[in-house]
Amino acid sequence: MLGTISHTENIMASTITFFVCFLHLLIISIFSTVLGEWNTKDYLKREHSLVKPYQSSGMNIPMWDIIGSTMVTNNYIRLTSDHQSKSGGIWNSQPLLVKNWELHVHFKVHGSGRTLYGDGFCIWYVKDRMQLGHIFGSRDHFSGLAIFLDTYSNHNGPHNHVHPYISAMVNNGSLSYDHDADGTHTELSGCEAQFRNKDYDTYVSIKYYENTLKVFTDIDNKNNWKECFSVDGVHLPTGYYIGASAATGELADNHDILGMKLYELDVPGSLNPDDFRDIVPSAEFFAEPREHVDDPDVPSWSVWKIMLLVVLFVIFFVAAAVVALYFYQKHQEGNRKRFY
Ligand SMILES: *[C@@H]1O[C@H](CO)[C@@H](O)[C@H](O)[C@H]1NC(C)=O
Ligand SMILES: [Ca+2]
Repeated sequence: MLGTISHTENIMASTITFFVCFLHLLIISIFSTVLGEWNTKDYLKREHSLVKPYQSSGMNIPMWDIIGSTMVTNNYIRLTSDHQSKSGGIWNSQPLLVKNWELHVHFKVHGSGRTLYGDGFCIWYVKDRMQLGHIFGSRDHFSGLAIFLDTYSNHNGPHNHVHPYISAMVNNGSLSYDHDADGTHTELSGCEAQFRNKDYDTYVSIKYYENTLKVFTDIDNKNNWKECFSVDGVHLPTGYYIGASAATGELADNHDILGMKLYELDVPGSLNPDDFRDIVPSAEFFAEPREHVDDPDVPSWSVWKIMLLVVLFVIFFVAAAVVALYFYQKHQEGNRKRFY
């Protein structure tokens, strides 16, 4: 009788242990997901960020190069001044070897023009850096991602939006940005944003996470991000360069960059950036239907987590069934013993 009790106790103990372990895993899993979101703020990549003081020693900005009309002061980097026919840029010299990232850009667009000003600036994640051109001060037929902050409406006819206007374009080198149409034929998405001539700080955030591109603005002095747009199915390789450029034509403005902060959103060590180097930039959501290309991505962390949970649940139910069956048989045996 004593033996039976201790045996039952053993089973109870292991069942409880199993429950505790299971709960433990469940809690760890939930917490790591939550903490994972939180920790992203810690993964600032200094080599891809532009923070004051810009010039540590001498005239150079470590990890960044300037081109064209760009002027560096203690408090801002002026891509163009409020004068006609200027174009300038600033480019990170290190290729970005991060698959999932978020870039916060602190900027200021301002000038004397009350109704006429332009043309705007662009934040780039592209293959070719340091090239002056006529697309907001950089080259056309670029390969990669462009976020245009277009202050001047070139379009003569009625627009379906007003300016300033923020829009995104993904290019594999084959497309041309059409200034006359303000890029409407090649844009993935966009939003109106009154970011010009503000006497408080203005920011834009570009988040590229698991092939979704999201752009947020913080331009209302409210100190929080407001979504501008979100597009899925955006494929970009690793190893391209971050930059910003601006241009003025007949119309002008000061286009200033005050800082850039790049955050890595990957779980450390979970992805090999080299696996994503050969992706050809593309976007699934354009006007014309496109052929579907298989996603070369490995399953994401969240998918793994869900799978792990499913497996744990199955194990748990099987174990529970085994334990229940064991006790049921014990009970039957006990009944039989009483009968005979
Ligand atoms: C580049 O983009 C164009 C237009 O979107 C497309 O027709 C072409 O197939 C793409 N090229 C590659 C190599 O993906
Ligand atoms: Ca324009």
